Amino acid sequence: MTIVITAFEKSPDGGQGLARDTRVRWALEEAGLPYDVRLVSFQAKKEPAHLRLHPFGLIPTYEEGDLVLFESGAIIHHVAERHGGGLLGDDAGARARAVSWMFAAVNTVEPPILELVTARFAEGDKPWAVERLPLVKDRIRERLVLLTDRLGDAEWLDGAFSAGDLMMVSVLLRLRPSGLLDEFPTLAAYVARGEARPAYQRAFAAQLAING
Ligand code: GTB
Repeated sequence: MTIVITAFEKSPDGGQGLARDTRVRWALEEAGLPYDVRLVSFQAKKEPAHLRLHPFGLIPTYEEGDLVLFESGAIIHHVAERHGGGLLGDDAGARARAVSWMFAAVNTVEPPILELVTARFAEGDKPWAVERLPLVKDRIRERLVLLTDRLGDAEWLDGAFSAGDLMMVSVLLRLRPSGLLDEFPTLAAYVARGEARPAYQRAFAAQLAING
């Protein structure tokens, strides 16, 4: 059954791979699953045909026969659960811990990073923006300090590479343009290990072919 995901017709990041279709592409590549991509414009995302797939008019979405999913975390979890590819551990405990890390990535680490994007690009012209920016950056640093401690000398967050790492690396990548990642060499090296994976390389190249 053909898997179809949606992605920006033209990502605002110009091919840096920061839009959330890249993490879904990465999971599909890790699992060795072929997929098609339907490109949607900013206008088309808000129209009924796309809203039937995604209630909030965003990308990515995922279609597999009758199954329609939205939210990158749910999509990657589904890919990992159904199609394996080593994205979740073999035993129940490892699988549950990988899911914990997926949630930690999207629910604990990503929110302050998104705040930074908002503070810089959507609120950058506000009179209070200069004062707010250091506060937002410090909230990110709080998370990164503790994440660094937990990762320690390990290659990945919990044993073998998992969907938790895929999600965490994807989230941390969004920090790169800000320079904040460079303050945390352990995490920068962790992100680089993720990017070096052949599956990530294929996912990145595929989105670049559209957006570059
Ligand atoms: N929680 C959802 C998920 O994980 O799937 C969030 C989905 C989401 O916000 N999608 C964004 C979107 O569709 C694309 S990724 N936005 C369009 C809109 O709001 O109308 C966010 C994104 C956009 C641009 C860049 N960039 O240019 O760097 C990076 C990430």
